[in-house]
Amino acid sequence: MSEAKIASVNEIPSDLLKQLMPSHPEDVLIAFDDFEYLMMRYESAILEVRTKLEILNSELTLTQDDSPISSIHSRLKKPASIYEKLVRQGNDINLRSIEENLNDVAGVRVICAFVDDIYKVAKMLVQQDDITLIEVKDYIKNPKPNGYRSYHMILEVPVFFTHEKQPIRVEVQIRTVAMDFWASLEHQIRYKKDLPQYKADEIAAELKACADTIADTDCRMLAIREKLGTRGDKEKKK
Ligand code: 0O2
Repeated sequence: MSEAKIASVNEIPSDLLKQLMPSHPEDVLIAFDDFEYLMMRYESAILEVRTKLEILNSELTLTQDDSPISSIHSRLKKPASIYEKLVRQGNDINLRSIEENLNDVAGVRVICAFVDDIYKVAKMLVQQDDITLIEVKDYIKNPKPNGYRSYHMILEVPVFFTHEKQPIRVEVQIRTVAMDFWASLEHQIRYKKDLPQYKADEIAAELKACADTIADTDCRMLAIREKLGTRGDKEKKK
């Protein structure tokens, strides 16, 4: 009996790939033909969204003396995290599955000074006629039980390559400086698995209290700015 030869990882059935559960899952994805090309497409979509945001901020700074965006960060999801999420969600392990099932391979995080800037930036971005809004999760109006606050959007942005135009999904998270500080700390603590349960509960309660204090502070800072009426001074003078 002749043995079937497998030429590349593309031909290995998804169930078998999951059973193998490699100790370096990223190697499985990297071995797929065109994985690098797929990542390049997501990277290009990040660039498109970043550019749009930077243009909006520059224009508002010039015309309204108003810079709603403090900073922009972006990241491409790591192959190991992509693999882990596909397995966790019960999806196939292949490139088509990544495109169909994962919305956050390309991620852009926008940090604003004030809460109302978050909604302003989100609105200006989705108003652009080449952007398709796929999903919104408003964790500011509806915070997570642990206190997490942020405004999430899944967008589809067209990217032009040599022979084609492709719509590519990008997750955009918009939050205040204070919300971002909280999320970064909470993210670090979440990965500390060696804490005894009582300590983990204590920290979770403390973090929730901090999140509420931060939300209150964000509200008060916005109220101060509104009292000062310092926004859009240039626009008013025109
Ligand atoms: P990373 O490293 O930032 O990519 P899921 O993506 O399946 O976990 P869902 O419903 O698809 O969940 O997306 P959701 O709830 O919009 O959240 C996705 C991302 O938001 C997370 O990505 C985090 O970046 C951030 N996030 C959501 N909840 C929390 C939270 O409680 N604390 C912190 N610090 N961040 C949060 P990843 O993939 O978990 O991580």
